[in-house]
Amino acid sequence: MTQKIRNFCIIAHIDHGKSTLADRLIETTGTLEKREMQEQMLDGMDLERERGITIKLTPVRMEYKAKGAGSKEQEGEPYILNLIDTPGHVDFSYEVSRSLAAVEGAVLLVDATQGIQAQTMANLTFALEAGLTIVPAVNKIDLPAADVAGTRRDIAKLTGIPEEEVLLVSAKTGAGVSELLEAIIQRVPPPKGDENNPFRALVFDSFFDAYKGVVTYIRVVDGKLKKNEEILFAGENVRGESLEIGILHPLELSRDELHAGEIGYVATGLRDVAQARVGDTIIHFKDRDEKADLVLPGYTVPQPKVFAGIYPHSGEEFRFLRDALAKYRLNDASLQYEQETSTALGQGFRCGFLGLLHLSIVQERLKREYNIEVTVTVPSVAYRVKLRNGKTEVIRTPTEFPDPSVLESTEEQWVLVEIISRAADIGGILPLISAHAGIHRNTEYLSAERVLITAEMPLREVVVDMHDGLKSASAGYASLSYDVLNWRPTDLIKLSILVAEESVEPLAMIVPREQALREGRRIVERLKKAIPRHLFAVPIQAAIGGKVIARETIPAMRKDVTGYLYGGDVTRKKKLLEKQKKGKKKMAKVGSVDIPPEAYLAALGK
Ligand SMILES: Nc1nc2c(ncn2[C@@H]2O[C@H](COP(=O)(O)OP(=O)(O)OP(=O)(O)O)[C@@H](O)[C@H]2O)c(=O)[nH]1
Ligand SMILES: [Mg+2]
Repeated sequence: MTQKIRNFCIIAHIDHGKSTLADRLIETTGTLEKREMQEQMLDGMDLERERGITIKLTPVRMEYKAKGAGSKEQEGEPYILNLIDTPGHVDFSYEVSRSLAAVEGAVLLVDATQGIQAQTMANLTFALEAGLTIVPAVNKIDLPAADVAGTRRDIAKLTGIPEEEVLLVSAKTGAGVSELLEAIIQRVPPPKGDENNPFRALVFDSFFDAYKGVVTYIRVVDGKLKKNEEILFAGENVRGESLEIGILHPLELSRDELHAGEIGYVATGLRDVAQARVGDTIIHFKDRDEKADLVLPGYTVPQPKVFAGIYPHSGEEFRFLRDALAKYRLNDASLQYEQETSTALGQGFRCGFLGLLHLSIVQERLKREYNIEVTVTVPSVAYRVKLRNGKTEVIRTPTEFPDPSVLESTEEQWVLVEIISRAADIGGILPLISAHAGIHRNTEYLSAERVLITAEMPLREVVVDMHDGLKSASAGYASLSYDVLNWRPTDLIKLSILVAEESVEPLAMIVPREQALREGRRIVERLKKAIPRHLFAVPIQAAIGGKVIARETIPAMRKDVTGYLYGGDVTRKKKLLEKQKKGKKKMAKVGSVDIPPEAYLAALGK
């Protein structure tokens, strides 16, 4: 049975056409009719469609009769193809690594107008480490700007796969897609599992459904699972039932059984989201005594890179936020959080994210999927402080920054950055590296036009805006990836922000002393624009310890907002005042000053 299954994912740098290729595969295999489809079909979330990026992994099962281009034996044989579309943005790389563990092959796609990019290399490395068979393909060959031959040569060099085996496709026109399907069948090995062994399956994704409870996406490794069987999450030791099982087509399509090698879903009926963990192994409850032998390796959850506090707009919403975060995390295990209390914002959570895009997606999904608007404090990377008493601590928010009287020294994390760019852009990129406190290490020519630049940089500089700088320095052609190196000493200080003489903790930042003045000025100027006028003048100050280093003042408001209505229409005036009141409720009050949530974001951007 497993002989006729092929499990693979599509990996690539962001925007190289993975989801569009998935569309063509779904179409070519007749999984869905053209009229049932829309562009980037697997980007099911509104947010994905609006931003044009994939955020979540998405599996889809297809059936396909092989043409047998490679061998007569395969001709006309029906195959089950399980495809997983993955995100390309580095902030969602945990989705990629989880997908890799559920399949035997990876289609490595490279946009012929962009060539090999940083995440092409990073994802290829992950796929090779996972022991997958790589099926490389050049995409967007329909575009006039495509360098098909050059890209093909570069991929061959990178993967060690002969040039003629690197496929050429257009995910837009469908050219080469049938050949790609044949190559997947020929080259990707069938899954190894045995249907006669005890059942075990890897949980590679999950979400909460109001009716079905916890629903998990699984890759069956051995044995088979039927509907209405007693199951056990082996790692967490939690009992459940396979209330509904099925395949993803890409929508859930219920089935009576799932066999070794297959990918599908199980609705468990579990209500407690903390009990279902991505990376856990599901087995039959009756096999619980053999649990130790059956458990699969699971995943290493990536370390968060950026930290920020998330607070509800009002204290009453805290419970909802707590519940929402628990459910949200089921679907995004890369989010980490713990409860914290702030004097200005009340009860909330300190969260760890994989990057700033991840942070913004979490904030947006909480709003859309759970109807909760949150205030996010200024994001920060982790720092290490050495105290006078000899202790060393890792701090993740400015609130934790120790008082100067007990502080011995401070350190920050450095990373090794790899930038891939056109040779012509080196002149713009090297100064960018020094402007971000980086040290250029090496420039290696991958081909005549393409270079790999390596540099050491503080993590803080990389996460904040190195990506944007790189895009403008290279007209969008350069990309970067990074790995953590070590901790290095930096003279860091806590920059406090005072509004109307009161310190606003969520706006505090940890910055190198030499940048304090510049940052301080920048923030007070931004806040001046973002905080509405009040009936009195509001001073905004940036300070280190007790010393003010930058200051702006918001002048007092001159007239009532309803003034322009000339008193005439009373109901209208009332309405306006009502509206104004509502608007106010959402703001955090600092002393007598209202700070709108946008102000926190304004302080953030460079
Ligand atoms: N001309 C042309 N455009 C393509 C082709 N493949 C994809 N595109 C376009 O490239 C853009 C990005 O395509 P996606 O399929 O969303 O790329 P992706 O790799 O899934 O992106 P992420 O999932 O966010 O990493 C879209 O505007 C597609 O229409 C192709 O073969 N030819
Ligand atoms: Mg995509």
